[in-house]
Amino acid sequence: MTDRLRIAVQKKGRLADESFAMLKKCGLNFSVRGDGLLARVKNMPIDLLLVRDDDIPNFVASGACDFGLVGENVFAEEVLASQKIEKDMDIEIVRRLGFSRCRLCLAADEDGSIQSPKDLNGTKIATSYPGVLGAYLKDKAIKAAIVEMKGAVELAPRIDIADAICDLVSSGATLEANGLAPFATILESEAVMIGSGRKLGPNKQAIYDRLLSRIDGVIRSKDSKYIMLNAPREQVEAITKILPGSDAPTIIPLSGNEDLVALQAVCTENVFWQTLEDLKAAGARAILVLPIEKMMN
Ligand code: PRT
Ligand code: ZN
Repeated sequence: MTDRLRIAVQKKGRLADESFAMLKKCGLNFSVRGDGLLARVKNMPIDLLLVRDDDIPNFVASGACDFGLVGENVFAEEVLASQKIEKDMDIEIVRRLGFSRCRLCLAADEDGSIQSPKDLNGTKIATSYPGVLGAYLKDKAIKAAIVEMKGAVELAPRIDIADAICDLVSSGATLEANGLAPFATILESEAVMIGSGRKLGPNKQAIYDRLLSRIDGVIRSKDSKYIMLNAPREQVEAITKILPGSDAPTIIPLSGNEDLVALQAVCTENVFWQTLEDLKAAGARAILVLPIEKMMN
């Protein structure tokens, strides 16, 4: 086996661009071209295996790849499907990555008789997620038939294949265009990094540790901002409380002004316009919000 860490990534699709962007932010230098199955990272001993997202959990479980970036929906489906046939997959979520967010929802005709999960008894539900849906129905003791479809699930009620559907929803436009309305969310999903319980050799482990610490830095710096402002000295405590996800700001005296200080802080949560308005109302002036490119603790 090679000592290069191998990561499975979706080749093309909704996850691909953001997965590549995240790895590039981690400093990995690679290019994805044409029909290649493998992208070699030039500046680190890492290879990217470029595949369909549905294959990623299996590649990680089988050891063909050390890690994978995939939608939590696909991860959950593969794990639950493997339990059903009693071939448990030894894979786990290592990190939540915060992109490609969507919800796996139950939906039915906007003005039909199915308006809540309990109305599903005795119905047929079309889905590409029979594992996740089956586990949900079992948990809620709902007796319904699952009709498995690989795509175009939203068309099932219209062509009388099913009474309801269970599908991914992002903006909700697809459901709306098909006269369907969601009535329950059965899974909140985002891109995740998955790994297996297998032990890595020392070389791979060292590359992995380095990569993971960079991924953590990228995740943390994504919503983080650096805030600089001036404030009356007596308002520092009140202002610090308003700053989202910041505990110990730096306070710097301003020359020639005893009453004013400059305050600088890293905010680890989103800074909204509302936050700035609240800061201003508390006496802050000259407020600057700067992006943070990288972070490492
Ligand atoms: O070819 P390959 O098998 O690799 O890709 P794929 O076609 O199976 O998957 P792809 O690229 O469509 O999606 C990859 C992953 O993106 C999914 O597994 C989810 O984790 C995530 N994701 C995020 C979504 C959506 N948002 C999404 N909206 N995947 C699919 N959709 C579809 C949904 O199925 C429905 O048809 O978009 C439609 C709904 O979108 P809205 O915005 O109209 O609600
Ligand atoms: Zn797929």
